[in-house]
Amino acid sequence: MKKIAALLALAVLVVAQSASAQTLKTVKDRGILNCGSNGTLAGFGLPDAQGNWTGLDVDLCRAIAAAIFNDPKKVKFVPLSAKDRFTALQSGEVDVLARNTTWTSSRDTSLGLNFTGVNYYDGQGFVVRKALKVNSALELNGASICVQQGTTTELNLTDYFRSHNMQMKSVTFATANEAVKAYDAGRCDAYTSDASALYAERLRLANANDHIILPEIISKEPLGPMVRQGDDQWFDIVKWTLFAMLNAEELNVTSKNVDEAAKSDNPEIKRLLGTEGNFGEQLGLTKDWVVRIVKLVGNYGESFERNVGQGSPLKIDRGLNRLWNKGGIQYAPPVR
Ligand SMILES: N[C@@H](CCC(=O)N[C@@H](CS)C(=O)NCC(=O)O)C(=O)O
Repeated sequence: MKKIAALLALAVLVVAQSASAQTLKTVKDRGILNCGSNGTLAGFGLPDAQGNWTGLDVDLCRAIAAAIFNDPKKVKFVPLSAKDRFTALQSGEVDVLARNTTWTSSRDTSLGLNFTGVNYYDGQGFVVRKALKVNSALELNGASICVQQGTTTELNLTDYFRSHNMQMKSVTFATANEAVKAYDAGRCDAYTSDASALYAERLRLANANDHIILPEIISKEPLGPMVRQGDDQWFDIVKWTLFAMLNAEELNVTSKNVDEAAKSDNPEIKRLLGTEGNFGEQLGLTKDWVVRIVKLVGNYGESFERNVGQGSPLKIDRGLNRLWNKGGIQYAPPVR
């Protein structure tokens, strides 16, 4: 009797697992990961003239591909506008959405999608012409402000002015390109977006030095990848890919030293790099899944510095995105 019950339980588990294990299988069968990206945002998602994509979000997709295929190039990047990004994930056009998307309650609950973590803690800011002689967002009463549609940016803008009893005229555009161009052409007094994007977009202005970013950060914009609800294995894979990159940084495992590190006696490193335990297999991957990610893409800090930090034209300070033990709030649960 006990045996039958155990067998039944196993059967239920197998059925439940196979019912929910579709995305990994689909991706493996297809031989390539479809990644929903920003196609115009330096530092996060942008192809160069040769079609080579770079960015912090791009690296996350490359890391997933490295973990699955041992090849970070097995990714098709699908550029998505702010408006179309969720539909593309819902419809299955992409397997994962990694496109500077703010984690909010309604997006997490009402779209049939789930956020898997935060790969960049951001906040909303403003850029203005120095000639306007404004030093604070609180001096923007009556200003016209260029902003992109379909973003949390648009909503926060209204809230901010309302809560400070200030007037403004928002001028909205379907793409950031159009909004930035309009601001540059003098159609608005200010342009607003996620602060990280302001650094990237300021570089596109005709005379970047004629503009300043105002000190106020008016919102919380935790940016992270999303997957469809209903596939827990895939949810875990995307979630733990980011955690793997963060844990690698915390344990000083880099793309340069990962082979050496794989010989380490440190139990945390052994678990992370799969020389002890079967943590990769538990995700449906291989023992060396983190070795692949770190060797082929890098740890979180390497990716940050190369794409948005000191090794990039943006030169954004790590700020909140420092690890928890270095004064930031980036924190990954342990592999064990
Ligand atoms: N994080 C915000 C804003 C995301 C967003 O789409 N930002 C714009 C302004 S920087 C952008 O990336 N636009 C790029 C484009 O439209 O090509 C959100 O999730 O709604």
